[in-house]
Amino acid sequence: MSKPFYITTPIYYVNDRPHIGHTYTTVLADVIARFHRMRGEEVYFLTGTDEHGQKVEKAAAARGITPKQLADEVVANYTELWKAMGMTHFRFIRTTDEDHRAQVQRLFKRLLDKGDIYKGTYKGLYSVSDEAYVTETQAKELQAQGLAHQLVELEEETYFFRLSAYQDRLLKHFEEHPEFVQPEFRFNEVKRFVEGGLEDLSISRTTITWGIPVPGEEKHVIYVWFDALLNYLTGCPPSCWPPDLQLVGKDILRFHAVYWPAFLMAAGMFQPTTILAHGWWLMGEDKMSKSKGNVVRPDTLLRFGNDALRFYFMRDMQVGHDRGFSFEGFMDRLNADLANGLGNLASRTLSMIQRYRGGVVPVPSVMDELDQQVASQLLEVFPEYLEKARANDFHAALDALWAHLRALDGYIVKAEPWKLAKDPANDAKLDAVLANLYRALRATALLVAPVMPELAQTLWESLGHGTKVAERTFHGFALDGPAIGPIGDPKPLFQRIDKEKEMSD
Ligand code: ME8
Repeated sequence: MSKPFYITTPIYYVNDRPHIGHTYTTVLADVIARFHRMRGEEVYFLTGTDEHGQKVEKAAAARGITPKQLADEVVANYTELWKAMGMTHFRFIRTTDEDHRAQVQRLFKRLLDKGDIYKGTYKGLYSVSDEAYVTETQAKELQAQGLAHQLVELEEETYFFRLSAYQDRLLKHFEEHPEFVQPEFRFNEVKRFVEGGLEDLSISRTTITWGIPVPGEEKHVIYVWFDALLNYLTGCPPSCWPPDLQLVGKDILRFHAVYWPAFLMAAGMFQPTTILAHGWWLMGEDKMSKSKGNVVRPDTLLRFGNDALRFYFMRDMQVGHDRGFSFEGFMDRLNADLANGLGNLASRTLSMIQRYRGGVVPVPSVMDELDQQVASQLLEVFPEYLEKARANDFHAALDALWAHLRALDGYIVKAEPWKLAKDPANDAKLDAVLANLYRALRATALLVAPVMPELAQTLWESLGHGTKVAERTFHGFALDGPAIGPIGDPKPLFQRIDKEKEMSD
């Protein structure tokens, strides 16, 4: 038995409610998790929250509550949202969980005994918003951006992680594992950073109290990133290790591609296979972020349906690149691809099968050139979709599939089934057209199931299946197999959004 496919999202800070940036990463992970299940793999999917550190301590103080109270409140926001959205994670890990605290302390102690962690003094500028000491260059950049107020001067006794000792081993690992960081241009940035030299990393604080104490020396609290990154270890049953895919926003790639593998090397553990850094959802030119206050909350979009939001995320964002969010673009995409594109094609096809063949999908006896062209296009687009999705590029996979759906619209226009239906002499030709359209829709329901689980199931049932599409595997799916029975009642797949009304509200 091969080990389960283990996928993770970052664990989100609990200083604010989720916005669509967090929602995007979790949706991407869920789509990939579902995709791997439909490849016949067992999947272990982990997400959760990052609850310690100064940011949370401050946000709680500002509200006059304890950090744990704040965390509990925000965690409920996350877990309720993920539940409403049908996320299929196995565990929601919190860094305040007892097993995590024990794990962090255990590993800290082990690395201390080994000499990878040692005690020293640190003096420098610390960025409160990044929860990290900054270099002089970084400090200048922040000052230039008018963000100097985020910096405080700190001098403290601290425990260091001997990161400098791992430079060569990290570079060697990068060299030997070209799939370690994706996309490639981000991997190059990481390599350049490590080639520039690594300093030892301060991993404890005496200035904060909200965190996991250093074992045996309670005045030191373990620095949030050492604590946070280890969640992937705590949250993983031993049979799942190592992670196959770790999703992160580009903002936290360095922590995941440099510190995290170094911690694992020190612990003598296997490395994750791939860390995938995606870009940001932007508002205008700016990153959508709670500190800028320019965020879109998922509930404003979820009223158009969970699947609609999932589809929009996967279809519009090219993983690795940034993408500007606009409500108008969101509505246009859904109307074009779901109400018109797929929705329209499905309702036309189903009503023709109903009207011309009493709901029974015909088995074609002959195919002319045009029919054959359409049939072979499906045979090509199916593996193409799977290959792109396997590379986590759902943007390209959906693009290819929707190009095929558009070609089918053209096929209907050319074949004119309503004319064929008028003369029994054209029966064989009409059979071929209806069967081709049916097969394409059936394959589409299967392929989009990880992206739009409910819509795919509705379509699957309309096509006459009583089973769960998500329980099928892609492997061995007979694209040109006969229909299993008469089609069911056509149900609308997506309610067209009244854009004018939405824009004027
Ligand atoms: O960084 N566009 O937590 P966080 C796309 N606790 N994705 C976005 C986004 C945007 N505008 N804004 C946020 C932390 N994200 C740490 C992580 S992991 C051991 C610790 C997503 O609450 C993206 O995945 O600030 C990013 O990496 C994550 O939210 C940051 O969430």
